[in-house]
Amino acid sequence: MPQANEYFPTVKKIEYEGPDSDNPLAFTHYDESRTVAGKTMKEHFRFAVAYWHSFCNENSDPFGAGTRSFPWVKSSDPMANATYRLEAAFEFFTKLGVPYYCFHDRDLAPEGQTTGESEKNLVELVELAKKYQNETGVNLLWGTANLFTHPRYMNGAATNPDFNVVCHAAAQVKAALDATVELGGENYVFWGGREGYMTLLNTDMKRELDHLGAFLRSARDYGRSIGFKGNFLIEPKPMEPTKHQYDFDAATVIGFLREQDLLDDFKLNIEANHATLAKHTFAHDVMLAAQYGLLGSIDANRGDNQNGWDTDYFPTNLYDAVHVMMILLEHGGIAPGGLNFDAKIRRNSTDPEDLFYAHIGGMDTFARALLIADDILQNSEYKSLRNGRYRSFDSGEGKEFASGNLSLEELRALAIENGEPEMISGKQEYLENLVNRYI
Ligand code: XLS
Ligand code: NI
Ligand code: NI
Repeated sequence: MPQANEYFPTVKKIEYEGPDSDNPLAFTHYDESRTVAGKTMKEHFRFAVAYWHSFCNENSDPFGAGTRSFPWVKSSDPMANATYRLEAAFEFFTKLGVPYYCFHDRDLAPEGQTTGESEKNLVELVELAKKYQNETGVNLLWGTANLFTHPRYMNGAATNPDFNVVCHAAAQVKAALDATVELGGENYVFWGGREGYMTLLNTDMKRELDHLGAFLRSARDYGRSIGFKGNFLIEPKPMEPTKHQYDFDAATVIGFLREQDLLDDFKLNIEANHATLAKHTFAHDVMLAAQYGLLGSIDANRGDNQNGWDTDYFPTNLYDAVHVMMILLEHGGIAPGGLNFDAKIRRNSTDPEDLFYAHIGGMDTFARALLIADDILQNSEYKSLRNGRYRSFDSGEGKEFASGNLSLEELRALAIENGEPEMISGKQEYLENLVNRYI
């Protein structure tokens, strides 16, 4: 794409150079056209860059101002800066070679003085984004609305006790859906921002959850009415920014979707760091969503074992990635979702190249994990060991029980007939060693 301005002049297109390369600006394992288990790596991962962390987040923290310099912020006009930012973002996407990106409405275009002005700003930036998408072939994995930054959302958006705030949230979601459809976005995400509570003393939980259900149904209906065919996704998270987030974890969200009759249109976007905040593993929430046929997409990042918040590190933990790739391979992959790097470089990573190193590291980690996971599934006894544990349900009375055909009295009679069960090892350490042997 012809560059009017270049924002990452020290970096050329990132190429695959193989595992022996010591070039930090090359892939050692992510080879987009390499076929593994019937699909190319590009098709397996559908990697996406998170616009907010990569291009909007200056890395300030409660103790100090931002440390990143943004060469795309060069005007006193926020709309002009938004266009430079978009130009920089597409330079980054194409140099990195990712097929997708994700954004919040407010990442792309600044909020205006009125709802109408905010809508107009977004429409303008969407037009430009469409042009860049057409020129580069980079597409939108998902869009979403930022319903948590503006002070009006301090008590939540769809679950706010003030109806007028709910209406403002709806206006934003409408515009974000319009933007997503206009850009051919493949999914639309609801992360629960401040949908939750700080204290139950001022909160009617059931009422708020019912409002959330009504809000999501109206968003679903609007989306379908303008031709959105993709999945709506809810992204579970147990806490932060509120003390208790309603979309606590995958299991909670699945129950909520069933209660609110939303299962036909909604799936889950599982974020690694949110699963660990809920005291699960990343694999746990991915597996739960996948087994219920509700795995929509993944926010690939990593938490920190020593502290309890959403640190959003880039994913470099090979062991965790292997387990998740085993689950994805067994459940038919992640499409039409993808792996979005909802991750940020650290406050002291201040070189322009750092954003590349971070993404290259994440992509190579998952590429390696894919190769290892495929090897384990194809060539080891992993699957037969796991499935074998359930063999007593594969036939005979066990099968009858699983099909709901045995009463409690019949089960009791079988207990007497069969006598004390033998001890069958779960072979945990054996399996842990098996996985390590393939890594
Ligand atoms: C915050 C969430 C957010 C969503 C998009 O913790 O991860 O970044 O992915 O709103
Ligand atoms: Ni998060
Ligand atoms: Ni996320």
